[in-house]
Amino acid sequence: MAKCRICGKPGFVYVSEYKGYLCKEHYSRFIESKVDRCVKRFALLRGIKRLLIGLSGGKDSIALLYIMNRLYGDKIELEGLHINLGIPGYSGESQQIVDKLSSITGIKVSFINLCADYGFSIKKAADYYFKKRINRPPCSVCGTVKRYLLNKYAVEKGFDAVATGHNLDDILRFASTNIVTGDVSNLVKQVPREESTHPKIVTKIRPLCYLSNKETLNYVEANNLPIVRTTCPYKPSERKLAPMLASKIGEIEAVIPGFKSMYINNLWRKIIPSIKTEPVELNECEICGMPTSIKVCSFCKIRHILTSDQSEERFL
Ligand code: Q46
Ligand code: ZN
Ligand code: ZN
Repeated sequence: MAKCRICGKPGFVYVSEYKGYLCKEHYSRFIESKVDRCVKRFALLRGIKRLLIGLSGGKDSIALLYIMNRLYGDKIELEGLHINLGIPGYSGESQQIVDKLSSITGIKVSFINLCADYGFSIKKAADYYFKKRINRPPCSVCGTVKRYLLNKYAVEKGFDAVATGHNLDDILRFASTNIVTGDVSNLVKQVPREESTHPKIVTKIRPLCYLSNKETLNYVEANNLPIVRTTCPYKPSERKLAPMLASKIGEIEAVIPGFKSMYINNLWRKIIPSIKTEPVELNECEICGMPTSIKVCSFCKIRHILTSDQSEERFL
């Protein structure tokens, strides 16, 4: 059996940087040091005393909270936020997993229930758009809802920043999709740290941005952490653009090791800094008062459509 290159205990996983196997303990330290280097390199925690961590219950957010607590739990105040999205067969398990992690780490986690607190669910949104034959994928509504609620909670509770578990593969997938579709305003957001641009928009950080899907999965297994095993029923099919691009990127990496690093480094050092974007003028949403470039923010539009009997023409 392969042995750990550092201590000689049973090897857990092959690590190319070590040209050999590492045990669970040394693999965990290796991953944590990768995150710590990333945090320092991009000054992710500059000016941050209170950090809110978005917790979906998936491997990345679970690894994120655990790693941030191990590395910085004694230096900054950490709190988790889970949003129960009302997705049958998925949301209940996700909430239980997050609750378990809170008990394991002792970190406080707050919960928002979309149905109870805002009167609609992602299932209701999916059913509505399907029935109306409107091409709005559930993930697009879900992304808007999660971004809005995480930011709103952080602003209201006085957090300095929100951290999310986006990893290297997620960022490359988003960036590649943005490039193909010409979505420049979202491409410039695919960075390790997105600064606040308004008193009601908190800074966003992505400390796992140098870890791959495989690395976060190995990390949660090495540390026996609970994660949601059920797949969301609305996960896009493998034949959609973003999953296809992600799979191609993986194929290229297998043939040309280091491809992903080259891509991400060029994206952050050369491509994104060379893009000039006009600052967007922000008003306060007529309904909720949060910043928006239009009259009523996307979250309030969705909520209105799904909770009101009145004509939705105004918002379509
Ligand atoms: S929960 Fe939401 Fe994911 Fe389900 S609807 Fe899509 S975005 S797939 S992480
Ligand atoms: Zn070891
Ligand atoms: Zn609003």
